[in-house]
Amino acid sequence: MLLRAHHPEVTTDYGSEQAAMQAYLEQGAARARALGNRGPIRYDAEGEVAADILEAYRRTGFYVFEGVIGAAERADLERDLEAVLERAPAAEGATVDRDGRPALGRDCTAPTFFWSRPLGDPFGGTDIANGRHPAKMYEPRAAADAPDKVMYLFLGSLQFSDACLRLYGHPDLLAVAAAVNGPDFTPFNEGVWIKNPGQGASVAWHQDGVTHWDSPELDGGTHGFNFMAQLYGCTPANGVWVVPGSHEWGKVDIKALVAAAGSDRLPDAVPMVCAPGDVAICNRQAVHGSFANTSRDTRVTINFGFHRRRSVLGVVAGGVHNAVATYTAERIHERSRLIAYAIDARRQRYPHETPHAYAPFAGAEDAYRWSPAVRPTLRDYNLLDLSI
Ligand SMILES: O=C(O)CCC(=O)C(=O)O
Repeated sequence: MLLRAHHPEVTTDYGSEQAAMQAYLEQGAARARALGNRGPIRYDAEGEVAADILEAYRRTGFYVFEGVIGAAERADLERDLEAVLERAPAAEGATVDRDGRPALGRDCTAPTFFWSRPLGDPFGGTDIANGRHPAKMYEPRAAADAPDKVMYLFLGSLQFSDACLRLYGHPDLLAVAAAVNGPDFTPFNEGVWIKNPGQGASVAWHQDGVTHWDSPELDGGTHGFNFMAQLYGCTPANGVWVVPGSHEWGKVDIKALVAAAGSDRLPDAVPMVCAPGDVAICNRQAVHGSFANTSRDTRVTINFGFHRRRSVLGVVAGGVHNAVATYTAERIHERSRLIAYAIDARRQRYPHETPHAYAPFAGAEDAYRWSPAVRPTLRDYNLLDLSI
């Protein structure tokens, strides 16, 4: 097994920062518990997502939905992700897997697998991704026998995993997407973060959005959100942290925040702590990031984001997840077929659930029946991601 929830043999720590980091993790967890933004997905008498959930999400910029993915579905996801790891390139740039077979993604044009030095910060203080990660994170020292590079992220995940596709069509999560972004919500992108203990890279503090910051119409929801589904759960040590409320601050001077803090430990940030099967929703405008994973616990996050249609329709954007382009109605429709296929794939596997009725494809469901024959048509689907 390449995937394991716990690695008791790991002994890495934050070196000179260890004591300060330990205190910070505990204090952050206590601040998070006080926020009142976690619990199961609930509905009101009219079948709408409960108003207090939406209020807490809009107030803090995130919410932890508890118990969304049951044990059987998690086992499906784990099996699929194990298979992806087995077939992933053996090293950065390799075209074969660890057994010398043609690697997954070798025929993809879109960038698929991402690598970092173990416990490194590949983005902080660089111009990568439009320079949206302005401050470097502390990089702890990895074990002497750690590999030179570790894979920490793959994108376009729906083309590689039926289980990820079925999760993408989860009716409760899509109900939340419709409640937050409107019933005609659109996709953003999908990926899987794998942060192995003693190796997992940090993601420097950032806000995701790159467009619209100067728009008079900017509000706390302009750049959409990501769902972050947890296979094994996540802790203060290996999870994503958020500065509560920062999605409402417009473009934040993150470099100044870090300078004022005197370290990468932003004083108001809190961790999104999850049990296995919990799914966090995280506003893309919120200041967020994650520390190098020196803990003994693996974090596997199945990420998928959604936008308001008016935030992407007719917009010229790209450059981070996809090439710069105008997001026409045709492109949005073509990219949204993944939602239609996901809903059908889920309906076949979980016939007792009521599928989400995705408004933009109402009446066209028969044209989007999922079967293994459709899978090859998904290759490189993420070239049409809708990054803003
Ligand atoms: O999972 C992580 O560590 C970072 C995720 C993130 O920053 C994002 O999805 O925008």
